[in-house]
Amino acid sequence: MTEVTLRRYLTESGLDPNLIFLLEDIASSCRNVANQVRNGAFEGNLGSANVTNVQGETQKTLDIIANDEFERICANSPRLAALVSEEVEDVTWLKEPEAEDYLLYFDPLDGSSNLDVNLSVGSIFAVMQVQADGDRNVLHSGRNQLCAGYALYGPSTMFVVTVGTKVAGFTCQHGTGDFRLTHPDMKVPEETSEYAINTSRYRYWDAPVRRYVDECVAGSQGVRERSFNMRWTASMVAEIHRILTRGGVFLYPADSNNRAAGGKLRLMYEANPMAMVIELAGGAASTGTEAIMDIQPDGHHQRVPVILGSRAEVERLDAYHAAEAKID
Ligand code: AHM
Ligand code: MG
Repeated sequence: MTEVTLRRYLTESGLDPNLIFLLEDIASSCRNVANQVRNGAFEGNLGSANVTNVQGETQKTLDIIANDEFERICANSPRLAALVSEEVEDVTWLKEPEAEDYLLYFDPLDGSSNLDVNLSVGSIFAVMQVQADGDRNVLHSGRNQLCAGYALYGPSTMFVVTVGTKVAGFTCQHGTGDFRLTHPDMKVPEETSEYAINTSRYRYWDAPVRRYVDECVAGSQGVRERSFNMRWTASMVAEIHRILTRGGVFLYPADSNNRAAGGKLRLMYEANPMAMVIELAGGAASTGTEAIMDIQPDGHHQRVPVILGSRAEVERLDAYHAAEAKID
């Protein structure tokens, strides 16, 4: 098989060289984060932040270390104007913004509750552009994303990216650290019998979500007339990667317990990037009432309900929400 590296893939995609530099910096950040995750136990970096160890040193969680890696490496990208990170309250401006400079939105380490139990975690990212010289607005809808993707720190490290066409998966070769194209055209299978939701929140769910899950649980004895399987890893990156590989639907809906906050997952650096990946892989991404990428954000840490995956299942959930709205 001819080797296609990330650089070759991005170059052949005809991107602006400055966007290629930025995407390569993001990939380098992910490679470093993968190493930090792998060695976290040796460095005392598992567990919570601001803990003083027996030597009197302050320990940093991997969330903060991962954020620092992204900041340190991506700040080298000449046309990157600002960073919007889950770990940083304010937008970090790196330069005076000029039209078509890049804006990077990222969750440096998603699913970090899985670190102590040594399960898969990941990073999520998206890139948009400054609209005009001096414009410090970062609240653009997901339809403005130029590219988006994630890194998965699992048994192997993967970098999955879309630059607006296909969804391509690269595996990090152990030893060389090269990201090599291994999954050239990832597609969400249309037919699925798997769903992913934290069912411990059942008592908080709205009627449409209960209806959908109840029907899946009823399986071959219910209206769906076939059996479903349930998976929940508490690591969105791992769930999305599974859905891109063998189909399924992922839900983190608004419920009576999280509605005041808007939901659980963050729009700009969790939901939007995954929505772009899933849509370009043939799936769909919705809040239940509108496409995630159509939302006009009103805050860079805004939360949203998330339903994404195989198109037919997302459309079914949208229909259940629409039916409920009519009854109301
Ligand atoms: P995080 O950004 O604090 O890691 O939270 C996001 C994660 C997602 O990866 C995952 O889907 C969800 O939170 C799990 O939530 P729960 O703890 O309710 O299972
Ligand atoms: Mg997160």
